[in-house]
Amino acid sequence: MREVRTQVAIVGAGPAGLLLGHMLHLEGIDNVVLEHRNREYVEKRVRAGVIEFGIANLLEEVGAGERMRREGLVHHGIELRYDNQVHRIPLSELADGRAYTVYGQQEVVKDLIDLRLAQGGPLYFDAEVTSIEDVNTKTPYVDATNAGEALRVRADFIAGCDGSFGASNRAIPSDVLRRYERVYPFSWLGILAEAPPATEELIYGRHEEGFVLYSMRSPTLSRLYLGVRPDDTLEQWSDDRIWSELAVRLSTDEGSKVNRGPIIDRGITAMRSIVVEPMRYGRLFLAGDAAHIVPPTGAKGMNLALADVRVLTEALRAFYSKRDERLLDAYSATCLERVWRAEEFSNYMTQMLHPNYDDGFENGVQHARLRQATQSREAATVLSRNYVDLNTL
Ligand code: RFL
Ligand code: PHB
Repeated sequence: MREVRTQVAIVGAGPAGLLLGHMLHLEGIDNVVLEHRNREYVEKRVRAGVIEFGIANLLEEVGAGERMRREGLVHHGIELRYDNQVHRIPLSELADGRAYTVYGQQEVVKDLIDLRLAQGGPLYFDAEVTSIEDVNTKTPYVDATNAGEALRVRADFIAGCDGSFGASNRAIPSDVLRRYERVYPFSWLGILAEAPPATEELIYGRHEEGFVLYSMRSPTLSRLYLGVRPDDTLEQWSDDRIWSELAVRLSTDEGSKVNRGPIIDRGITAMRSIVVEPMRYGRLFLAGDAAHIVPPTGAKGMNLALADVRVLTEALRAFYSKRDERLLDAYSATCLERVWRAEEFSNYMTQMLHPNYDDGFENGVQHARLRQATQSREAATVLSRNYVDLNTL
């Protein structure tokens, strides 16, 4: 078995693991990143698209935001559509001028991988971590299978950035770990299409047929989502059915405008909320989806993951520069306060925008919420602050 020694072993090369590796490198803290999949796979995985104001600043401050600033689309509002009416929420106006950036998660991942490799930082692809051991000692380690060979990485700390199905949250004993979960009775069918978006800003719509979201990646690439039944499969959704359903759900009294084009990626995602507590066990620290999942309606998942990394980097810096463990001890509580705020907001957006096919009471409440969000400046202000900058508020 090959053995490697480092200061921090990072499990997972999603946005959380990659940013952590980079930020620790800037602090002079040695680290190794282990990723189960290959490079092409992680760079092609289409997911989030919305970067909060403070998180975009963070990426820029650490030297990972150059292409995002050049190619990302800066947006100042969103549209809420219901009952065939258009309502714009002027986010920037209501949130002290702050805006959000539309820039694909896989672009963030590509930028961070490029940085890592340019700096010569150890990043193992095809390295599945199979166990995390001795986290209650000062010399924890992870075992991985790297391209068929056994690899052991010994470290001072382990960062579990391996998503909700990874190995790290399973390494916390069941009598310590608490897991809170909500499963929603719908999923999202998402497509990426080679078509210029027919909208300047993101549109979130509640239609009697279901949820709809019109987003984008660039002036020539559209990203759209439909709320579907949880047992729906891609086979049931032909291109024609997808486009006509999008047109129906996006229609307003003035008509409907959706630009069609070849669909180059598609997928169905279940909608869940999960929080795992605590986010630290001994010398194992969880960050990102490994500790929490939000339904994508609030566009918070990647932002939360990157904000955890900011907190963890600061805590590890205090440890290595001053042997001060207070921030490490506070890590879980510090993060969870913000995580629950994001859970609340994502749950609010989800519950407001997904019609419930057979619950008239719920539908009445949803309409009341939508009217409040679009007619009350106070309610719109809360929504705006949460949407553009929840993780830095
Ligand atoms: P990731 O990105 O899942 O990365 C985890 C990495 O760990 C690897 N891994 C392992 N590696 C080694 N050993 C093991 N045993 C391993 N097990 C797993 C995996 O291969 C992977 O590379 O987690 P991370 O870094 O915490 O990042 C979280 C985000 O990916 C996620 O929260 C967002 O994508 C959520 N999300 C959105 N977030 C936003 O902030 N804004 C959005 O607009 C937004 N839209 C979305 C979304 C997620 C979506 N889906 C598909 C779930 C839209 C959708 C449709
Ligand atoms: C996206 O562009 O993929 C996107 C935008 C907003 C969301 C979720 C996903 O709430």
